[in-house]
Amino acid sequence: MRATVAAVDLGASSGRVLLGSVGDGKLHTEEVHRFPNGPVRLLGTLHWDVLALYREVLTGLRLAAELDSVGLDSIGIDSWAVDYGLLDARGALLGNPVHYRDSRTEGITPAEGLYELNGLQFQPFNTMFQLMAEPLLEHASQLLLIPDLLSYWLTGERGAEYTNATTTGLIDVRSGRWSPELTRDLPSGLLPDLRHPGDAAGTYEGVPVTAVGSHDTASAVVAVPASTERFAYISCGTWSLVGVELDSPVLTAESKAANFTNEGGVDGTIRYLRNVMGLWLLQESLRSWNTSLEPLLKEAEHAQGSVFDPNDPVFLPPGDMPARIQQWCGRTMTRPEIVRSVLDSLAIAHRDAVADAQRLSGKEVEVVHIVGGGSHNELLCQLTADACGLPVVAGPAEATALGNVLVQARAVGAVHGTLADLRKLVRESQPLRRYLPR
Ligand code: LFR
Repeated sequence: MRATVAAVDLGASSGRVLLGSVGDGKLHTEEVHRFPNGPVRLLGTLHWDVLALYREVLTGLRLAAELDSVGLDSIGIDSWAVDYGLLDARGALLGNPVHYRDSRTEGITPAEGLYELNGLQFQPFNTMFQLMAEPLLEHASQLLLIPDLLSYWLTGERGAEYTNATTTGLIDVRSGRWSPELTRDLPSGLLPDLRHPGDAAGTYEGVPVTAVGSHDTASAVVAVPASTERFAYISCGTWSLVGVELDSPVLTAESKAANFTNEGGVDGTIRYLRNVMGLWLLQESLRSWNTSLEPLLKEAEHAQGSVFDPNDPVFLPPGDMPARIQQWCGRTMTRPEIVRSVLDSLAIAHRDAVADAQRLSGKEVEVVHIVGGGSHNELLCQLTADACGLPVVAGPAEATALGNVLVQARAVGAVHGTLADLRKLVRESQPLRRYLPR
């Protein structure tokens, strides 16, 4: 059987809709729509323009349907994690969703004992902390994470997809269900029933909508083209999500101190990883300079960088990134030097996270896979291989959308098997590049 599915993948800086065709051991994808995404500051609060995103999703689905004359078999949606819309009792959206980089959670500190319950690294923007600063909560009857919200608008059906729900901080990492203890103070009924990747999630214009790993990182990890179990991944885009895939969570005090997270993955796996600030540092620098990356990258090859801690919270909010980097490094730098500093610092942060993931989980790796937009950045891939002392396999850049496509294709019966089988399809269909440590 062959299936044609539409994957909607929303990233912090752009969204896209891909048409994926899967069957007879083959995987083919085509991008049918791409659009920019970004925050909108409104009366001092940073928001997402969620209606504009929904309109672009509709445009993408229309283009996908036009291209596929036989008819779509399924639609799946993923996006960044943690952010949400609140609905009133009639199901109408209360207020515009707030961006996780908004300052409303600044200064928040986690309660004692949280890590043991939810297994999540501390990030001030995790949904549970946003809810502590949420003025609309008392008026809300339900919360939907961004992909679930868009899915609701398409289908009229509500649910909470599991992989993304684990990023809220409200899921018990052992049971995989909403934690009665962690959700005690929330309005009852706020959190919808969980659904899992592969579950049916309603229909849009007669086409089934399928739950995928709706946390973008969960979908990206599905499409890591690994040929061995001994691999680490770096899902490298606005963030670098660096870690390993495990069968069960690591909840030790050392793991907590190292700020490693245990997020829910597809097929009951655990995504054991650390958030590294990622290409956001470059994206914000380029925005300040109002310039493009390519020429600067060439010059950065020979520039002298300084190493800084990319995970310092000073780099989290939008704003003048070059100024913050130079301040951190205590010197004035040219643009190529700043770019080089970012890449050197990310490579070292990648190395540290790969080393910590192995040490804390006991899982040893022999290869590092870089997927996502960052896999196109040759200098970053080489510097990461050098720092890790391990071969790096780069690609696919659209891993998230591919993981989304593959989970749908499996749900409709066009492909069978485990994650290893899905990964084999990616390996055999996508151009990959290998970097050896120097
Ligand atoms: C990546 C990502 C990360 C999450 C961050 C905020 O796009 O989903 O996994 O930590 O965005 O949600």
